[in-house]
Amino acid sequence: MTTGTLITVAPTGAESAKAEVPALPVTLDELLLTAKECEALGAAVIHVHIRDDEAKPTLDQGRLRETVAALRESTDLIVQLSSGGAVTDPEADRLAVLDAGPDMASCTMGTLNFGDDVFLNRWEFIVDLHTRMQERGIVPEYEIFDLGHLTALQRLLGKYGLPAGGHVHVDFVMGVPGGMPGTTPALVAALQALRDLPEGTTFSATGIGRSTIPVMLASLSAGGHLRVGMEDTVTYAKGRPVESNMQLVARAVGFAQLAQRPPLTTAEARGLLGVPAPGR
Ligand code: KMH
Ligand code: ZN
Repeated sequence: MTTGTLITVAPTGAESAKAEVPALPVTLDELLLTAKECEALGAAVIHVHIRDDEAKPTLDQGRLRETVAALRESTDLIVQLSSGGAVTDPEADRLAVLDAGPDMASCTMGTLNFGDDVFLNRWEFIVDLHTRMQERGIVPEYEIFDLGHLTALQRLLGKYGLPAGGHVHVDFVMGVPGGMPGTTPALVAALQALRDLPEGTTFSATGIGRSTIPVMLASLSAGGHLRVGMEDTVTYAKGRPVESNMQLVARAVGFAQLAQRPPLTTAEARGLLGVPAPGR
């Protein structure tokens, strides 16, 4: 059944430098302003990477807790912390992200080349993330960068059971150099493989760089949801840098409305994903 559209904003990421992308939100104040404005436009989930005083990616526990608390205080967004961090982050720090008590956390389903780097996600690390999230009632978003990651997810759920909340939601991150391309045929292939996952599994998709628009249109047409933000693209159109995350969310909302699948409210998104209401 086709529903409204879940819109996730991924405003910062770990890859772009503030010096090169001045509009990137890197301070807590910048993140909060972005979060509030994106929520007002129609985003329901925020996928969060944080930065230190030098605007470098960090998984500092104090900052993560402060960020979760501040986002909860000023918005009703579902707070999803990245457990992926930066490619240089050690596994222990990535697991410790869960200690900050987010509503959701990402869980990447396999290792891949990531441009010139390697994004390491060993099987045992994935199992650790999944089971710790089950124990703490944190809802995972399984990040799928390549088709084999879906096979790994099927194996994970078969061996260790459903995630907290009982609902499976995956996010296709397409167009990373080293992962699946950001194309409609690749999304169609991924959707074939998705059939082997539990009934009712939902998906969102995001295309890196110039694949943003084709992936967004393909996902909407296939009944999927959307992730957009400056983590994934810093160019709005050829020769036009992104001015703000709000510009990207507004475009996604426009496309969703054209598809007659308007943005889900935060309450509807909680219902879809199995995330408890705030304060529960
Ligand atoms: N920054 C990438 C290495 C996630 O947030 O879980 C990993 C990433 C995925 O962004
Ligand atoms: Zn991320």
